Amino acid sequence: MTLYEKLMKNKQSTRWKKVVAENLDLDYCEKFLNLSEATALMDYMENNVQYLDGRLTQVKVFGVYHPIPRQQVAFGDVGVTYKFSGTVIAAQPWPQPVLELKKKISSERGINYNFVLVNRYRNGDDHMGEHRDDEPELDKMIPIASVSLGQTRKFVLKHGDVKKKLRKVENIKLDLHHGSLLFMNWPTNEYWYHSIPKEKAATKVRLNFTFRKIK
Ligand SMILES: O=C(O)CCC(=O)C(=O)O
Repeated sequence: MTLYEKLMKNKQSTRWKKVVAENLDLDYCEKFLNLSEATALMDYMENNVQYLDGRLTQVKVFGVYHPIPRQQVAFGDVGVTYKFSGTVIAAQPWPQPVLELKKKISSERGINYNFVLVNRYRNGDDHMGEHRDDEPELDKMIPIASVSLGQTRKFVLKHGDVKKKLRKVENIKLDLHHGSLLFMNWPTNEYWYHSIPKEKAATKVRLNFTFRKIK
């Protein structure tokens, strides 16, 4: 390896923070997109994208439909759908800037993601409850890649044994910043629940993209 290659490898590895705990494995890069790239993508999304409406804004919990406390839309390859919480979301065609983002992430890990779910949190009242992305159509060995834009929000991971009140395990908390990328690696999603809790102090819009590989 030449000195230049060593320096580049080192630069690359210092951009990434590894977070590990029992059966949890995350890779976080705070500035995956630089400020102008992140802001341009946010502006594009805010000015061009329409979020889903009607029945598709509801999820089924214990047999009852509830409105989701945020906005959603999905993009992906032709014909790909994603089924969760009693809802089937069909991918709309990739907008060019989202396709560019997908390519940038895909080249980071050599994974050809075929679907992205976009969540829009209007302010700190919008949130996402504790859940695992454990749907059977997801290839669980392939990490979910999560890009955040706009308002920084706290991402909280809770071990399944804590949810079941079996034992104490410390929660893991991460601030997800504008332009950041988080990889949730196997087996995190099998053992840990994640959420974006309400945050009073958060007043601005946040967008989150979770790139997935649907079988
Ligand atoms: O908004 C986030 O960072 C979390 C999104 C999420 O948990 C999901 O799409 O399953």
